[in-house]
Amino acid sequence: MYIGLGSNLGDRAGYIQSAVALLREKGVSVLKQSTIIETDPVGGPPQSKFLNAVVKVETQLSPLELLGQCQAIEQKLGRARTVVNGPRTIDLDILLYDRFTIDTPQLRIPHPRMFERAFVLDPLKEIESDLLETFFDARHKIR
Ligand code: PH2
Ligand code: MG
Ligand code: MG
Repeated sequence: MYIGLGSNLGDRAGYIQSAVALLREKGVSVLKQSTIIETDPVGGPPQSKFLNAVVKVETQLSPLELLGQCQAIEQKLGRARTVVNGPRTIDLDILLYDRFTIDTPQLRIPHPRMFERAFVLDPLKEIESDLLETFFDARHKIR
């Protein structure tokens, strides 16, 4: 399982590190953490640059339980949901959960926009170079 983290408000690196620490407290083992990279905002209103990272995790939580914990961490770290794709202290997105695909109004896995977003793909490639090749090979064969 992989979780993407992003922040563009306040102590951005601090929020990312706190979110990782909180994941660990909530029954999520963090197996690998990418470098934190600075990225230009994609979509949403004009806003300041993000810091982004990806972590590889393992957990007994179900996808919906994991979503609940991610949202609890966002709340705890002061996330206010005002503007869609707007500035945030912290955003945690479940990118992949084993080989599950989930498509509900609440949760979609794989994250529907992850393959278009360099701020997700670059850190993911860094920690799991083989993984994306598997995906892109599969896509290539489908065409
Ligand atoms: N997250 C978004 C929208 N745009 N841009 C960058 N660079 N990084 C993000 O994490 C990000 C974004 C929606 O969650
Ligand atoms: Mg997001
Ligand atoms: Mg999100």
